[in-house]
Amino acid sequence: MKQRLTYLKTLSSSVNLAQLEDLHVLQIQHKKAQALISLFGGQLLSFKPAGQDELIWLSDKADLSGKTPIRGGIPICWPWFGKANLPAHGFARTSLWQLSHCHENDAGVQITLTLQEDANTLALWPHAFTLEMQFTIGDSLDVRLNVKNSGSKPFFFGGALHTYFAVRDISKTQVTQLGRHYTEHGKNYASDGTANFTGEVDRNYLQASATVSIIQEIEPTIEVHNSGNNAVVVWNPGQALCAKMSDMSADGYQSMVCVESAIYDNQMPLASGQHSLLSTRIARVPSAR
Ligand code: TA6
Repeated sequence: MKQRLTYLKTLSSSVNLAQLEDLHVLQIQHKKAQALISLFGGQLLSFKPAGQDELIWLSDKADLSGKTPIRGGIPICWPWFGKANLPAHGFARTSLWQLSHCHENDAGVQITLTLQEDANTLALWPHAFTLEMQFTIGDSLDVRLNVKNSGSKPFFFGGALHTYFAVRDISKTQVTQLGRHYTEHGKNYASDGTANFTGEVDRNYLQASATVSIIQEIEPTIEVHNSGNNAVVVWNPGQALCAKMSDMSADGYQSMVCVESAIYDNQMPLASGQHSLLSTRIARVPSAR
C-alpha cells in the first residue's frame, strides 16, 4: 500500500493529503496509530494501531479509480442498505466527501468528513441532508456517522458501516455474541449466537449484543462495539461467490470478514431538523484462548 501513495500536501503534523491511484486520501501517521481515509466514499481503508497488525481488510484487487465502490475498508452504506434501491448500498460510498475538521493530540487524531445533497443525490433520493463522518484514530478506532435531516419533510433511511476486518484464516474465525436469531436471504433462523464460516454467510443478526467479538485461533480478539444500529450484518462471500467477483482475488474471502453496524430494514425515521447517530468502535483485546 505505502509504495502506491504519492505525497501531495501536509495538513497537520500527523496528517498528509496523498494520492492513491485515482483517489485523494488522508494519510494519518501518529505515534498511536496509522490510518488511511479516502475522500471518495468517506471510506477508511486502513487502521494499524502502533505495534499491531493491520485491523482492516482492503482487497488487493480493489478498484481505486474513484468511479465504483472500493472493496474493503469501511464503506458507508447510506441512505439505504442493500438493493432496496439503486445504486446498491446507496450513494454515500461513491460520493466525494469534504474534509471539514482535523484535530490531533497525544491520544490520536480526529478527522471529520461531510457530505450534503447535490443535484446527483437529489436525482436518486429527493431529500436534503447533512452527513458528518467522524473518525477518532488512536489505540482504538471510533467511527461515527451523524445524519441530519436538513430538509423540511421527514424521511426514512437505512445503511451500514460495512467494516471489512482482516483475519488470518476465515475457517478458524468465529463471530460471537450475535444473539439468538438471524435472517438470511429472506428466511428466519435460530442461532446460538456464534457465526462460523464454511461457505457463504450473509446474515442479519437482529438481537446481537452491543459488543460483538471476532475470535481467531491465535490472534487477539477484536471487539466491535456498535450503536444506533438495529442489526449486525455478518458477511463473507465464500469461495464460489468470491470467484465471480472482479474486485477480489480468488482466495480473498479467506482473509476477511464483514461485521457491520447496520440499519438493515431502511426504516429509521428522521424528522426535519433532527439528528441520528450510527457508530462502531473497534479495538483488539487480549485473546481469551
Ligand atoms: O452487507 C452484506 C451485503 O449486502 C451482501 O449481500 C453482499 O452483497 C455485500 O454486502 C457486498 O455488497 P457490494 O454491493 O459491496 O458488492
